[in-house]
Amino acid sequence: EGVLPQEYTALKLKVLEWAPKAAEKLKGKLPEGANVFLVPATLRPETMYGQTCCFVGPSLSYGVFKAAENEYYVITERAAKNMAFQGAFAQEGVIEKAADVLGSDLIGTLINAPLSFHPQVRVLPMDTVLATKGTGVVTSVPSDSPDDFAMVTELAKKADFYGIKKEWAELEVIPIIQTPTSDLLAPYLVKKLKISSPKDTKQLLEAKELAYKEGFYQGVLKVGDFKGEKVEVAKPKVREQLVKAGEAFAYCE
Ligand code: A2H
Repeated sequence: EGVLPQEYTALKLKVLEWAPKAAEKLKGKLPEGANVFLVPATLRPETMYGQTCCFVGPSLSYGVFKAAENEYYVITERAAKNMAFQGAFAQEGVIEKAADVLGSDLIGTLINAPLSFHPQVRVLPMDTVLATKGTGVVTSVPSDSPDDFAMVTELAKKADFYGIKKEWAELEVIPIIQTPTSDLLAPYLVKKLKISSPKDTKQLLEAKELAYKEGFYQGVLKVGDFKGEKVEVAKPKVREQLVKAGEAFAYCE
């Protein structure tokens, strides 16, 4: 953690269908026809083609915050406060919470994932999501994030235990970035470092560092409008494209 502010890309994943528990909690609390988004913060916007699900911490508290007329974001209160002072909401510094919801209530919610080969993905649980970082929502890209790959593998293996449908965690992992080592760097590293569950914290940290360095400095995009371009070059371009499309915005902390 450096002293410089981290600049994330906040992505807007539109809710298409609420999980039953979330629907129950939100009943009568949102205007008719309101657009609600889960808003993960990512450092790797160029990997968004590979989203297969979106993680929340099952025991974390989230709010449904009003961002603009008819537009609401599901994020932590902490993130809402930051966003309110970064011009992400209609009124500078004004926080309006429409409802409270627990991470576990959101599991199974169907959302739209901008840019992804899988346009419709599910909200799934991840115990290691921190309440103190980003928005408390993490979009999952198992092709390029070892944490994400380890978690979706675990969820598919123990779907019943996690109370999810197995197929929600089994969306195809499509190669997004070519590096000298692999075009599926995260699965490759997870296997190489013999990571067998999300609890293998030490190896996951090593995998994460290796994946980040190799992906960022030696990666080339295999898909999308910037196919063939180096990750370093394509990253700001993909981000800009998402922002222009109204599907993302800058978020700092
Ligand atoms: B990244 P940093 Cl493909 N708790 O996005 C745990 N992890 C969180 C989080 C939270 N509250 N908020 C964000 N993150 C994750 C993509 C990605 C990410 C790829 C590869 C590596 C990677 C898809 N998941 O991060 O501590 C988010 O996952 C590796 C560091 O602020 C976000 O970017 O540096 C990253 O961690 C932010 O971590």
